[in-house]
Amino acid sequence: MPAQRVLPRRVLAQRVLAQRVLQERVQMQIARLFLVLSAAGALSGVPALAGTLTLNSGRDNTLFESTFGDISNGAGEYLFAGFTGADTRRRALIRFDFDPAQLPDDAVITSVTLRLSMSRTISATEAVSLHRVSRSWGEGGSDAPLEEGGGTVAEAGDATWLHAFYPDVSWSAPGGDFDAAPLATALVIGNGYYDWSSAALVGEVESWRADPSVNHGWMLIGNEEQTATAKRFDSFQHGDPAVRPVLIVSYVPEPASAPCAVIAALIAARCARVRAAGWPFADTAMNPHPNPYRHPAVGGQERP
Ligand SMILES: [Ca+2]
Repeated sequence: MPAQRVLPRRVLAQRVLAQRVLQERVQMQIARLFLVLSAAGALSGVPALAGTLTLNSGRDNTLFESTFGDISNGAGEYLFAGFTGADTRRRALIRFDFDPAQLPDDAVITSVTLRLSMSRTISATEAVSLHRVSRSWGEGGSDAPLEEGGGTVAEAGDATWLHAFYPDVSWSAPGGDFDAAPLATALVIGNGYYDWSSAALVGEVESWRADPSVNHGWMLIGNEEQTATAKRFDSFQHGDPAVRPVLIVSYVPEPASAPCAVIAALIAARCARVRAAGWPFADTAMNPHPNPYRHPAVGGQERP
């Protein structure tokens, strides 16, 4: 077997210089990429590649306080929350359809906003709070007449004051099963759009991402301390899509993922070119200097 030939130092020096040029180009391109990403973020005022998911489908209903729990409005155009003029309570239920696949895997949720249209009221400014519902409930075919404030006879599967699913499945307590601590509160005045937004709502959607089965929606509870505080909101069944409930989920990519993925791809491509050009050199008899920067031809120290 013939002996392997050691590359002349002149050839090695040329290779080393070529690799240095390539490396400098890589470093310059990375620096330029960081500058572009930084400038884009600074000019726009928002992180690059931010996104918004808008949910506009689901189910809703109203619990009408009643002795027999046989009143509902599952298919009606309106929801109610607060005390009526007759001193009976109304509580609205709302649940959005959500699939974790609707968000990118690396999405970090930055805000969650529930937007409702309020279309009729007998009161001035009232606080309306959003509470997590702790069990599943139904939306049947009941459809109250006129302004819908009195509800109508519940149909199978409707939620009522006493039932999660009329007539067979009851709440553990009249008025529904919900967490006492509010997730968000809005002051509702006259007709118009109102938003509920908070860190707790971000936590809600994050919990749905982790386990969609825990999404039982929310309950809107108005002022139940005084008479005639009720507010009427437009439901998923309203004839005008523009006033139906909407959930707005804003997110950004996981901080390290988007820009670093671009940078990593760039580095990988450049490194592939560098390797194709022969660096790092193999530590063989043909080349006893695996680190080209230590080669005496370019000013390094000779290996012993
Ligand atoms: Ca409904």
